[in-house]
Amino acid sequence: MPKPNDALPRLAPCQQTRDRHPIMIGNDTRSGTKDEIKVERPRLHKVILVNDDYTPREFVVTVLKAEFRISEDQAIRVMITAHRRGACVVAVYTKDVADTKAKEATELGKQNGYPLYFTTEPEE
Ligand code: TYC
Repeated sequence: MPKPNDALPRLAPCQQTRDRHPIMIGNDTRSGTKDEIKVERPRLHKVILVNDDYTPREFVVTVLKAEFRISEDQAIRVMITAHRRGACVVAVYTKDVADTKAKEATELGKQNGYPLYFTTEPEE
């Protein structure tokens, strides 16, 4: 069974084309104008991988692949970026999914004695 859409990672915020167009419904026959209901999509939240000096690189890659369902190549790229720059966005999700994934991935580190840390923040 495929996972629901909100559990799928959105890897490149720059590729997102979020449809913010209002949906037009009904017809006000007196004024001749369309009634309008604005439908806002929920704000997305970034999951951010934070670098540390102790967690082995291979372990970070394993956690990224397991928790975020990304490829080995992608996981290596994210891990190296966090290692070099201090942090890296892993993916974006709805708030609940982002918070859960950050917590679970951080917990995997903890269970193995590593200070691996994931945090979240709202997308602009
Ligand atoms: N800096 C770690 C090391 O050299 C590897 C690492 C990368 C740890 C990214 C955490 O988010 C991280 N072993």
